[in-house]
Amino acid sequence: MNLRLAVSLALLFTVISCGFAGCVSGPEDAAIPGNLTLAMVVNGNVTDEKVFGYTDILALPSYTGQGYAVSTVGIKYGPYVCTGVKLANLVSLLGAPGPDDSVWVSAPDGYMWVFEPDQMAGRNFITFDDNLIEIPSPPLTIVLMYEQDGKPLAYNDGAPFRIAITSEEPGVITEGSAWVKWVDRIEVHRKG
Ligand SMILES: Nc1nc2c(c(=O)[nH]1)N[C@H]1C(S)=C(S)[C@@H](COP(=O)(O)O)O[C@H]1N2
Ligand SMILES: [Mo]
Repeated sequence: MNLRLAVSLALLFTVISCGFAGCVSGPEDAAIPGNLTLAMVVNGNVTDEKVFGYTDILALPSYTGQGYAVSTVGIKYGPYVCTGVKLANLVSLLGAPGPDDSVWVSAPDGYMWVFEPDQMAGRNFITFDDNLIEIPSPPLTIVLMYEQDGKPLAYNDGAPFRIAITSEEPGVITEGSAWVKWVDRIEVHRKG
């Protein structure tokens, strides 16, 4: 069998088996379901670390809010119904939160976003209306989202876990840069 035929057959087999498995393509699947590590960092030292599987996260009390975001170039995405775990509830699994804790959320592509204490309490986000006019912010809730519009999050949308900044009422747009995709590590930073 010549090389070209062998490659074609291998490709065909991959396509067929992916079809049966319902997968989209290769490397993406490695990210689903994925583990999530929660760490406490005091004065720069990791003092506690907990690892959660996908189903562990889904077993925690869930919250659903309204999410809508805008990218740096002004492209809006959403509005979405965002379901997941409140980030504040998740980090409280490391113990009672401190008033000055900041929460660092990162992903395997090296992207990281830091939520300051007031943002963990739902304040001090920049918000816009549907016309991208800045509006005073209602109370917001940071969610570690695993379901978007009632369906499991898709890889391109940040599966298995993505940060969503949500409100109770729809139509509140937040900055897309905080919506970290493919979240695999969350660190609580505290000064001792
Ligand atoms: N892991 C990860 N998350 C990320 C980013 C990134 O580069 N890596 N970009 C952020 C920025 S700057 C924006 S505007 C949105 C873009 O979301 P989209 O890719 O769904 O359009 O994702 C945010 N989340
Ligand atoms: Mo962005």
